[in-house]
Amino acid sequence: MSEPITLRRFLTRHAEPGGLDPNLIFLIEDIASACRVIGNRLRNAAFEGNHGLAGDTNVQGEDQKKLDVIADEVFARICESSPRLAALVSEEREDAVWLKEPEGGDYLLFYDPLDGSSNIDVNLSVGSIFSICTVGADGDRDVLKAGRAQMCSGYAIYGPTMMLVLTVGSGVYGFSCEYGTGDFRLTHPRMTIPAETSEFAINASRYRLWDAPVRQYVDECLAGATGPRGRDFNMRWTASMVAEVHRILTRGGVFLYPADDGNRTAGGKLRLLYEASPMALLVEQAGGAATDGQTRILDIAPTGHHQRVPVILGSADEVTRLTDYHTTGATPAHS
Ligand code: FBP
Repeated sequence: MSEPITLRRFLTRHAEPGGLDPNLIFLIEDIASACRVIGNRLRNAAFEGNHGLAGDTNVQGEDQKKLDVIADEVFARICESSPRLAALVSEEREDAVWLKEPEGGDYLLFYDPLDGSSNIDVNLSVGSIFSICTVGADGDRDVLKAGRAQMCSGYAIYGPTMMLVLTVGSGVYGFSCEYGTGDFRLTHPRMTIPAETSEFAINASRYRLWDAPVRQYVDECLAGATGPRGRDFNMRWTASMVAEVHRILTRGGVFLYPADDGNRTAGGKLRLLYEASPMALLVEQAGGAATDGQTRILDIAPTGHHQRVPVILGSADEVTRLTDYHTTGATPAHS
């Protein structure tokens, strides 16, 4: 069996028929290096005293974990010298960090340095999420880019195997980090989400706070084979969006973090620019769908750096059903 190709070989040879802009390749490779370093810091956290809280809160008002701060610094330190990178937008920083006077075609990097960080101290899978857009032709300082403007998005998952999963607009590709060499090698080409699934993921402890469409959907799934869906459903919740999306890209499923009575004033739980949009691009590129219950996530016009949105993504049939429940309130026929 031939050796799985490396990330560099994939980016330079296979990613795009006309070839990717070399500066985009450099940036993606810098992101991969940052994730490799973050993976090692996670593995050595107990030895380096990096479990627990950093003692500060971030712009979201959340208590920062020590590793949230470390991961953010690693991303910035490794990527800031990437050619044509004009600005960084991080979950952990209030404002965009401009690295140069922007010119049309420069890159903007949006990132959640450590997603699912409530799982770190209990040794469950966490991840890093990233998204790349370009500066407008007139070199403006506008970072409020709709998801459909993304050139590339992806995540690293720090699980039993450390992986990097990304799209540059022509399918989704998964690279496993080879233990010893640290090389990212293509082990999961053309990841695809089946349209039909019997697995849903939602934080069910918020049931009392949900709106009717979400309750109806979950009740029907829980009713199983004797209910209107006519089949049994399984449920998962890992409290790490990266782990949920990775499972869905691997075997299908639907993930929901809806707006509810507990987060409606904030607009939802998950952030548009560096959580919902990058994941929505991956899911769509793998044949799935992603909405906020009404609108395609990639079409939402951002209004703020840390804007939150409701998220429903995954297997197309289930996302369509849930969006129907939100928009028409109708219950489709038995299926
Ligand atoms: P951060 O860890 O980056 O703040 O991400 C938010 C997140 O942890 C998602 O990864 C996950 O899907 C969700 O929040 C878990 O929410 P809950 O605490 O309600 O289970």
